Amino acid sequence: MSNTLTLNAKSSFMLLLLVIGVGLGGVMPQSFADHSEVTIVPAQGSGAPGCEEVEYGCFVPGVATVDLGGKVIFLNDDSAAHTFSAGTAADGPTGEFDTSMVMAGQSYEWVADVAGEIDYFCMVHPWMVGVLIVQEAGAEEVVEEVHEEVVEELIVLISDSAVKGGTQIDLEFSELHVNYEITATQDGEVVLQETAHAMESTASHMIDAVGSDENPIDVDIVSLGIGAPGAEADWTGPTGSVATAKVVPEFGTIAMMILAVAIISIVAVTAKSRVIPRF
Ligand SMILES: [Cu+2]
Repeated sequence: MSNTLTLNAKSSFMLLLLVIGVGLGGVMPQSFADHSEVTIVPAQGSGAPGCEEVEYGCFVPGVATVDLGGKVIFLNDDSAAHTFSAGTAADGPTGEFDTSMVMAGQSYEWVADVAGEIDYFCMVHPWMVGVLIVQEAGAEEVVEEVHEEVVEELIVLISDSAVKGGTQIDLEFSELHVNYEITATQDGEVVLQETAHAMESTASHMIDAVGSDENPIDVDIVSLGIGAPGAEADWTGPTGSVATAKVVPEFGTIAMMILAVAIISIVAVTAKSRVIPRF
């Protein structure tokens, strides 16, 4: 009986890490942002109608946020003269702030001394409207978390061969550096339990038992993560899932028998945050 049976089938194994899909989710946690100062400019060319076809498109940002007590800089970097006047063209100025005419290249500063959502407009070009939100310093604002889901797969192939007085379990992983736990039981008794690291894509384990139809050996492989041994914090990849096989070696088998191909997959979720303007 030989135990050097493993190489012929190896080249046909599929070695894959599949990145299958990207999905989007969203949750709405709270966070804090610095709004101690904001600069508002007219949209370029807003002296001619057109910018109003986009909501709040005539000022940039169209909806601005500043902390109560913070500084608002109205900077006219457009070629036409504009005003930034609290209120609306329909109802007139409300008085929170009014820059009067700000010539091209000039600016006007206002310390936000009143909280609220303040509409403002340009008296020269009444289609120009914007909103300034004056909020308590450190006020909560809505942050959207963008979730990206990546499905990672680890393929584990379990094969066995009968060797003299025992069984050799051969594993083939689709990744290098898989840390795993192998447990073999026979008739309710643990006949092999090891935590191991597969430096290469293959690994072998010897079991001092031979399975039979009446007493098969059950082999479980649990992926603990992919990465250097000992550096568990940096391990990646699917973990915790189980690949199983029933080992019933036929005595005298020459070719390695492939018992199980398990695809262990996880959905890895990474999160990025982006701030949503408050309307
Ligand atoms: Cu204007």
